[in-house]
Amino acid sequence: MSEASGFNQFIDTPNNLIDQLVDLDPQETAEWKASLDSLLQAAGPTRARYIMLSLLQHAQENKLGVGALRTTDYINTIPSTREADFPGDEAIERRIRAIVRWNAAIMVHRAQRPGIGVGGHISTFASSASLYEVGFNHFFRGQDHAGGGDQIFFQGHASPGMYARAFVEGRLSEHQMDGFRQELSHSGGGLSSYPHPRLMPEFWQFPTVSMGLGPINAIYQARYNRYLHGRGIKDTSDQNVWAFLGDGECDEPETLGAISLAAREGLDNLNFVINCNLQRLDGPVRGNGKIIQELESIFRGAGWNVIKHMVRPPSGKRYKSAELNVWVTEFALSKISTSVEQNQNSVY
Ligand SMILES: Cc1ncc(C[n+]2csc(CCOP(=O)(O)OP(=O)(O)O)c2C)c(N)n1
Repeated sequence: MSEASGFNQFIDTPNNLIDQLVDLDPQETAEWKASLDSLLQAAGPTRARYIMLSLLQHAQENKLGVGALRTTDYINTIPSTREADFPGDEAIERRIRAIVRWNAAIMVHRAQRPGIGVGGHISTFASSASLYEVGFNHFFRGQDHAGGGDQIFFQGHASPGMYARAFVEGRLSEHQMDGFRQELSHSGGGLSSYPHPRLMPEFWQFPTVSMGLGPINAIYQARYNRYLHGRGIKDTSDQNVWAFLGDGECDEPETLGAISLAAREGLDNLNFVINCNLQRLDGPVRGNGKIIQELESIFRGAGWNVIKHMVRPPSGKRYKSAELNVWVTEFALSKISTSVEQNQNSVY
C-alpha cells in the first residue's frame, strides 16, 4: 500500500493541483522551490511546515483563492491563552456536575436491582456531563425566553444525566427516579429509557436515540426556523438549535447526509457538539485513527466551522473516557465541537 492510501489520500495534496496551469515564469518558480529546499535543510521540516502554513494563511488573507486546508493541527482550535474567562463559579459548577453524574450512575445502577434488572447506559453521560452542564448553565435558553428558546437534541443514551439534573432541580421525585425504564410496571409511571415526546410529553421535546435521528432533524429544524423567519411567520432570530452526538453516531448516513445543506443554507443557528470519547457505549471503536481529525476534515470540507477542544490528562496520567472533562467555549457560527481523551504535544 502506498503512503497516500486510505484516509490520508484525502488529506494529501493532489498531485495534479497545478499540473494543468501554465507556468509563466519557470525560473522564478524554481527559485521559490529552491528557497523552500534550503529552508528545509537549514531549519528542518517543522519550521518549513510553519512557513508554508503561514504563507497559505497570508494568501487567503489576500483573497488569492488558494484551497483551504481540510484539517488543522491536532490541538485545541482556541488556545488556552485566548479562552474566554469562565463566566460562572467553576468550583460550584464542578461540584454540582459531580452530584448529577453520581445520581445518573446510581439511577441506572438501581434499575438493575433484583426483580427489575433493566439497567441502562452510564458511560455516555459520564463522558459528556461537562458539555451538557456548561450548555445548561451558560448557553441554552428555556422555552420562556423572550426569543422563543433553544431546541436541543440530546444524545439519546445520555438520558440518565438529564433525569439526574431534573432530580437535583426538584422536577423529578426519588420515586420517579426509581422507575427508570419501567414506564408500565412502576406505580405512577416510570421514566422512559430515551428521549421521546410521546412517552414523556412534559419532559422531552425531540426523539433521538435511533442514531442519526437527532443530527439530521436538528439540521432541518434549523432550516425550518429560517423558513419561518424568512416568511415573516415567526421571529426565530434568537433561537439556536443544538445536537449532541457521539463519534460513533457520525458513522450513520443520516448524521452526515445533510451537512452540506446546513452549510449551503448558512445555518449559523445550528450547533453540533460531538463527544469523541472513542467508545461506543461500552463497545470498541472502529479503528485506530484520529477520529477528531477525520471528522474535522469531513465537516470543514462541507463548509462548517469546526472548533476542536481536547482534554490533556495531568502529566503521567491517562484519562479513562468516563473521567473526561470538556467544556465548550464561545460559539458564533455553525460548528462542531470535539473532545478526545488525550491530547498530543505539538511543536511549532
Ligand atoms: C440506528 C441505531 N443503531 C444502533 C443503535 C444502538 N446504539 C445505541 S448507542 C450506540 C453506540 C453509540 O456510540 P457513540 O455515538 O460513539 O456514543 P457514546 O459511545 O459516546 O455513547 C449504539 C450502537 C441505535 N441506537 N441506533
